[in-house]
Amino acid sequence: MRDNDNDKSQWQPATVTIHGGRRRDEYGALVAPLYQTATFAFTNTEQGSRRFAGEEFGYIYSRLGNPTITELEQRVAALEGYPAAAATATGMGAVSAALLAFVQQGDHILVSDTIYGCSFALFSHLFSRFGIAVDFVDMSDAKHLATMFRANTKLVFLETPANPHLKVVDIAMVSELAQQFAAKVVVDNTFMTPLLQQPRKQGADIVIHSATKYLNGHGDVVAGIICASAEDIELIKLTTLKDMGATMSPHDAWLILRGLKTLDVRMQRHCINARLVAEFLRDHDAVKTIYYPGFTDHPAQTLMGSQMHGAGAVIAFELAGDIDTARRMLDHLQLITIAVSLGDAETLIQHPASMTHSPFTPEARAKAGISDNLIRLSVGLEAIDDIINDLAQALAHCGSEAAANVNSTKEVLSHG
Ligand code: 3LM
Repeated sequence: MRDNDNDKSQWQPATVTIHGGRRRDEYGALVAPLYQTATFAFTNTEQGSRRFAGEEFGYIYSRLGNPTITELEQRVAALEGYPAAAATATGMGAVSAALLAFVQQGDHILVSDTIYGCSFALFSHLFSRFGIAVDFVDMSDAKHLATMFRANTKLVFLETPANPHLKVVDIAMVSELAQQFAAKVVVDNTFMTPLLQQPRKQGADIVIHSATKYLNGHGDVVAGIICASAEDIELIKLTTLKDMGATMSPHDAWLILRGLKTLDVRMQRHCINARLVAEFLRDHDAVKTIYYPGFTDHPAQTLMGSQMHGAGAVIAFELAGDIDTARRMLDHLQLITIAVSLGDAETLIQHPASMTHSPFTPEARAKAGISDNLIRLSVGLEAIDDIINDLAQALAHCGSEAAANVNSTKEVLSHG
């Protein structure tokens, strides 16, 4: 198939994960070549000057652009439905480059109260040092959110479903409010991937990902990506990326291009496995509370089919008993690995209060409903029986006090 054989804009997402941004090299290599080079030769000084002046397209230096990275950017931009993207060294590189490009001293931003721990640290500690005011808000409450905008509110940042306990936010509602105040909406879509949620359809201006997670999917890269209008991406590339330097390496881009090819089948299997694990945990006596957007009584149901096209594969739960009960359970797992990160083939489990969300203050954690007992599970691609058998044998170590303490009406799916 040649590049112009059909209209790429009509491709289904599963096709875009494989062919998006594709270009054939001079040898017709099927797989995107890895341009593992720091710099690019100019044919003469005139060409070098013209490229620096932006008068001629062409690569200069890999911090400014690289063909392997361009292919990844085009593929992810197409998946998210935006004209352009900028690849970054890490997910945090994406969050910081995207937000810092649009704010200056004296500005105000609104941030969802439930987000990844290092994003919380960035907004609560670093932004304030540069005179940018930040309010953390419960964005599931539209009335309250509407009262939080100020004349100088430039950006709204949110995750949905949020790390660690899958709190959902109505992106269209937030976008409508933000538009009234001419503030840009930035959505971290890491937990869903563009296959399950495309925030642009709900009015988001910018989408960011930790590509470390599902986009790459193989646990061997730390990376990020920002998707937005061509104008916004150009601004980000020319300012906070070019000069602050958190750009992606070509090798990482190449690995993510490879990982993306199986995103569709991986997400299908992740979602099936996660539903079965969630049902198992919901029915287990030692489990007190479970957070999974796929259950019919979860607040996400009102957005299922419109904003979300699946529940994803991250589950959070609380055991009856105390923190020691939770630790005992985790320490008895044999197949499931105690590790932060998510979206890998391996099922991973971790304790947010002492790990991913330890940068939160205890007060901010309490406000966000992240209890000391909360456990987060990223359901992987292993055989479902093996995942469930491992959970079952570890839960058997929770002790009788756990089962005895369970309320007769189990609390399912709520979040703080
Ligand atoms: C984690 N999360 O285990 P990187 N946005 C979201 C994220 O979950 C993350 C980032 C951005 C985890 C990482 S904790 C030390 C390990 C929703 C990362 C940041 O910079 O690529 O790690 O992405 O929850």
